[in-house]
Amino acid sequence: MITVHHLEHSRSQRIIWLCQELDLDYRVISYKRDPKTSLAPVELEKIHPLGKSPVITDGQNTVIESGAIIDYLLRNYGNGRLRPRTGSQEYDQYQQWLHYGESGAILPFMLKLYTSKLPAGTSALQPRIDSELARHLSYLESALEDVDWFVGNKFSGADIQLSFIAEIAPILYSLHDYPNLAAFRDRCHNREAYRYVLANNNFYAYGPR
Ligand SMILES: N[C@@H](CCC(=O)N[C@@H](CS)C(=O)NCC(=O)O)C(=O)O
Repeated sequence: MITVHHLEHSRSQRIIWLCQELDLDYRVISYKRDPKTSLAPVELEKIHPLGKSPVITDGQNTVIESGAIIDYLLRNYGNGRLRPRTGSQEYDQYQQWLHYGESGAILPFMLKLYTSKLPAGTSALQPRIDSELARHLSYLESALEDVDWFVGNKFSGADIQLSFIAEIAPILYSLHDYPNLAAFRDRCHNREAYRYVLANNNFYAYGPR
């Protein structure tokens, strides 16, 4: 059985959602954030030394990083679902989006989050962070022109990966200027598996409002 180690209000929500989409045999162990620091509890370090979430265990295997976990689950348990055929051109696009969600796209969001907690002195950085945020949001917005999903207009693991960006973006910005991204987020929120996970797991603040 697959165990998803889930930190409340975190990116691991995506992995629970994927397990539900695939109707896998899985269980969720939930961890609470420290009320003052919002950091993960030390118990997570017993699962993986980095102490981050998501992390899954599956028999002898322990896998970290959302993108790697999505890839692992779809390769081993997907039976071809939710990803393009290996070797196809769409598979390359799928890999690009899968990586992009936790590399290029997330970086300016994390910088914004961290610098917002610092005292004065970081203001010189803000224009650069803001322009990078706008650049990445515009890129995502244009990729969704005339399509519902990022790869071949079919729902895939890449959409699950990118859903987090669409969910946290409104915390910093209105999605008013990014209607395609807002509609994408709403489509994710309307998936049956997403709704099921949310209804059975109250530890996620970025779902439908
Ligand atoms: N790139 C990693 C990010 C993992 C990560 O930083 N997770 C956050 C939650 S969203 C976390 O565990 N934070 C708690 C902490 O750093 O103590 C992934 O996508 O899995």
